[in-house]
Amino acid sequence: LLGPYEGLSIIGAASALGAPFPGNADAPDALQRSGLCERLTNAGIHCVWSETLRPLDLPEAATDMDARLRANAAFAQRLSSHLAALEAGRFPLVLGGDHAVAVGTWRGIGRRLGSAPGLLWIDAHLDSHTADSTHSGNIHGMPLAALLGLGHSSLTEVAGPRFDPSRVCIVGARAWEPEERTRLHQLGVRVFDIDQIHRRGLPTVFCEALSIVRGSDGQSGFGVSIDLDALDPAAIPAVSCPEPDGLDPQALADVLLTLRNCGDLVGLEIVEYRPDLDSGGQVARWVAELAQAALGPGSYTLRERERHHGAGNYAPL
Ligand code: 6HN
Ligand code: MN
Ligand code: MN
Ligand code: MN
Repeated sequence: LLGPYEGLSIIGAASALGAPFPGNADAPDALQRSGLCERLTNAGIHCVWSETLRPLDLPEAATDMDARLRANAAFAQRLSSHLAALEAGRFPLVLGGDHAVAVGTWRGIGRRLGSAPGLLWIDAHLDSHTADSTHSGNIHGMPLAALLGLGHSSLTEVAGPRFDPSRVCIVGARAWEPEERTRLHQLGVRVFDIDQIHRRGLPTVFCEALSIVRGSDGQSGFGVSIDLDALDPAAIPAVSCPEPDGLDPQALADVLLTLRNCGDLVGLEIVEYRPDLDSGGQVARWVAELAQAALGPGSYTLRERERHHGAGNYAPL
């Protein structure tokens, strides 16, 4: 089930059940209204908005940890099933929602493939808490641990394969609690933190991270999960948990261009957008820019649309 795919299917994951603020739930609708799909279509990518999944039970009642874990897991389970059933020729772009939706995205993509792909996790945080180690109680601090098989059973049992720590990398980290750093170290997950990126440069680090998540055969696929809080909040303020000293959005877009050369990219996820903090829409424009950088035109992942020559077909951004 590797590319080239016939086209891109956008799946909205409109959940803020894992975050401390409700704003992430409106992100898919805001991105749809901003013309994301039309813009990708104009860039030569076959793009359809597949569906936006919404939590069935509203979070008001879910105050205790157990209820919140169950609500997040139920949403992730539905998302996993949606991805597992996605038509073979479609490449999935999942738009969160807070990052807890990633449990559903990646388990579902693993079901679709028949095994877990490698996973590149671009984030200011490590998202590797369990219900026992969390300081904040927020479930969006737990999805990577859950994908690796650690944490509360409701999350670890979302349908799909367990991810292999030797094929998972984090890029951009700069804010964590000691328990999650220790956990990742014990598992052998490589963390490329912001100091290392400052020292070695993002292109060098990104290239090394890619070689780890792609594995040696280039056949088992890899996915990319972008938490927008990896980016510097001066440019990208509209996220749930901004952390200073982040990546420059243009620098990230530039390295994402590399993905166009990879025929084994199996999914892309962009999460944590808060439209309530983006009145000018500049963060929505960056979301489109990052997706377009990763996916084309000219990408091995997606078959290019027929283009008719003439300036009218090249819509301005
Ligand atoms: N995210 N480590 C912090 C916590 O609350 O556990 C921050 C988590 C942020 C999660 O942004 O996806
Ligand atoms: Mn995250
Ligand atoms: Mn984060
Ligand atoms: Mn703390």
